[in-house]
Formats: sequence, C-alpha cells, structure tokens
Amino acid sequence: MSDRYTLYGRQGGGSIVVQFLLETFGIAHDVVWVSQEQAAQPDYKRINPSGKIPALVLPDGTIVLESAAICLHLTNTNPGLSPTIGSSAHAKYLQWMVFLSANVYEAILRVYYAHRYSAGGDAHAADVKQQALLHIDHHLSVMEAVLAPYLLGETFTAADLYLVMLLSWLPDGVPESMPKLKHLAETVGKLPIVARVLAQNA
Ligand SMILES: N[C@@H](CCC(=O)N[C@@H](CS)C(=O)NCC(=O)O)C(=O)O
Repeated sequence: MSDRYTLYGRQGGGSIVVQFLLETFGIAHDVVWVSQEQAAQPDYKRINPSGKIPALVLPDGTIVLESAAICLHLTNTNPGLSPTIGSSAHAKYLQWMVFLSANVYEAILRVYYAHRYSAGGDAHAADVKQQALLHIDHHLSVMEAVLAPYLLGETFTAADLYLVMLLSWLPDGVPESMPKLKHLAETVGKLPIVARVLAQNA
C-alpha cells in the first residue's frame, strides 16, 4: 500500500483548497490535472461519476469526493487548522465549512455555469447569473459581519483557506464595501504556501 495521496484537480478549480491543506500539512501526494474533457470520460467517471473535481484518493485507495468532506477529513487527521473535535468551536468550524460549500461555492457555480440552471436559453441564463451574484453578495455580507479577523475569531482554520479560494473566484473581486473580507484575502493570500498554490492555479 502506498503512503501517498492522489489529488485529482483542475487548475483554478475546487482542488485549490485541498492543495493548500496537503501542502500545509506536508502530506506526500501527487496531483493529477484533469481537463473538463477528460473529466467527462469513463476513466475519470470511475473516480467521480459526476465528472467533477476535486477527488482525493487516500493511501488505502478510498476515493473521497466533495471539497468540504475532503477538507474535514484532512483537518480531522492532521492537527493545526481546526479546533478540537467535539468542542463548540469545532461545531462552528463545521457550520462554516458547510456554509462555504453548500451556499457560497454553489452560488459561484451558478455564475460560471448559469446555462445549466436555465431551460430558457441565454436570456434566462443571464437572469440566473444576476440572481446568483445577489446571493453571493448576501453570503459575503453574512461573513463580513462575523470575521474577527477569521471566521472563528482569533483562530485561523481551514475554513478561512476555503473562503480565500472562493474569494479568488469572484468575477469582480472582493467588494470594496467588505473590508474585513478584503483584508483576509490579502493577508492569507500572502502566506507562502497559499501564494505559491494560487500562483500555480492562476
Ligand atoms: N460540491 C462539489 C462541487 C465540485 C465542482 O463543481 N467542481 C467544478 C470545478 S470548481 C467542476 O468540476 N466542474 C466541472 C463541471 O461541472 O462540468 C465540491 O465541493 O467538490
């Protein structure tokens, strides 16, 4: 059995946060870049039947899908980027990880894949995108209100790394009206591992 992990990802995609974590924890791994065309082929669909990235293969061969689940597994098994399991702080950590993947990531997908959410052609897709941008703005304002300076107050966690990935995808960048989010993106974006991974994904 290999002791290496394999990350299936795409440059600029949801594998970014998994790279942040694998690199931060110093976990031995290989990255396999999968284009959208390759992701639609049977070979990749054996890894993820939905044809999406990221997918993480654990050393024992287990395939883990869903970016939040991958991050939670990695932070449950490596110390440093999450509160003690079972603590109240960990409950808030779980809350933000799910908020980020279920609400914010999902709304960003509606911006970039608007046509998939509309049976009514381009005009309706433009409506879908417009509405998604409003939803993103609302989600960001919820987080702007709690950042101090991180989602869990003084404690920096993988949820902040996940958030920084999502902020890097905003079509018009972080709104000027959200200085705490801007500050988070700037300061966390300068951490050497984060800066290096973001540059690889630019
Ligand atoms: N809920 C999934 C979303 C994954 C996802 O949508 N990934 C995008 C890239 S960021 C993808 O593979 N899109 C290709 C497609 O949908 O065709 C997760 O959090 O991992």
